[in-house]
Amino acid sequence: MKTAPDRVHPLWDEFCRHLNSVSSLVELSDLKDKYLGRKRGLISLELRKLGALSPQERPAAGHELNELKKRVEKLLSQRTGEFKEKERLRKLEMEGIDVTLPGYAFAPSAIHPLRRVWKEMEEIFVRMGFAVVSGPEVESDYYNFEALNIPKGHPARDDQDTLYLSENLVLRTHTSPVQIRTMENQKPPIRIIVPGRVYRRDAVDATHTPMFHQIEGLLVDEGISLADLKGTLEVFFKVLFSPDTRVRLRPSYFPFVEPGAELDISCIFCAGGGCRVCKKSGWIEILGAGMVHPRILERVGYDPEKYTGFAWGMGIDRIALLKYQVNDLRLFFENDVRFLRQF
Ligand code: 2U9
Repeated sequence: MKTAPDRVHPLWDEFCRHLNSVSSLVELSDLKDKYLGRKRGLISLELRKLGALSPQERPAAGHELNELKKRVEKLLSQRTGEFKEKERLRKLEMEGIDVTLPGYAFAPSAIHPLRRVWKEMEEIFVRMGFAVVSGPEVESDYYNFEALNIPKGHPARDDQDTLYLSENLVLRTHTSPVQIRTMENQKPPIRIIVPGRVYRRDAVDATHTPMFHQIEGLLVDEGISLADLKGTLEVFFKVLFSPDTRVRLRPSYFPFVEPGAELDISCIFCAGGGCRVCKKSGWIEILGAGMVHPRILERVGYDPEKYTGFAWGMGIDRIALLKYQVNDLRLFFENDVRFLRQF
């Protein structure tokens, strides 16, 4: 908006001319300084001169100057607003979003197959009444071995090829230390599963990785028997694979259970008829289990005469291999999206 000159004070015409030639906020600010600046502003200087006038002249001159100052301030603020609005519109135009442009293509993500199987297994046990517990991956020698009836010099310590962090600290070789900690802190009945990462000093090949995943389970109460173990795991595998999956126990040895057993499931590919996966036996070895060793119960303060319990341990990775018919564990860890996006 251009401003028409007025006849208030001689400075008013001059100010209006200046204002009309201003083309930016910076120039406007300079103009403000020039007229209203406290020390050297033209209007401020005029105001200071009032003191030299006679008392008769002073009121009219003062009124005229105040009037001029008010008008200048008003016009300056009006013009500032105009410039700011112009600037805002200019920016909006520059930053404007063209809604007709094609968007970015997002590759849909997928849940990692190991995580998928982990969750699926966890959910089945949760529906059967088990609580999910977790614990540290760096463990003391005591919790990883000693409390589990694996004393120093026991062959199981060599078998497991442990990754030692120091003389007394290891990367846990199984999730079993979590069961010990839980029993130390809670009285029976105990009904827990412990899924998690475990570590062994293995060379990498199609069936071994130095880090893998387990789901272990523990149930302790009065009157628990091997039949409860078999029934629980039978239901679990029927839900995980198919309702006609059968299970069988074979005697085995683990230092933390007595008696110990290995559990096989009827082959999920040939239903027991015999195929390449089950090596024509009709059965697939799937986990280790048994009745919790009475010495372990005693050590955590449970009376083994009153309480018995069963425990098992199985590899999540191995189950995932079977479930998705993958023949090399390494595929799960290479993060090749061409493999992973199939799940
Ligand atoms: C406590 C008492 C007993 C857990 C058990 C196994 C047998 C077993 C392996 C299967 C494949 C580990 O992933 S794997 O290599 N596990 O064979 N685990 S009994 O027994 C326990 C655990 C904790 C307090």
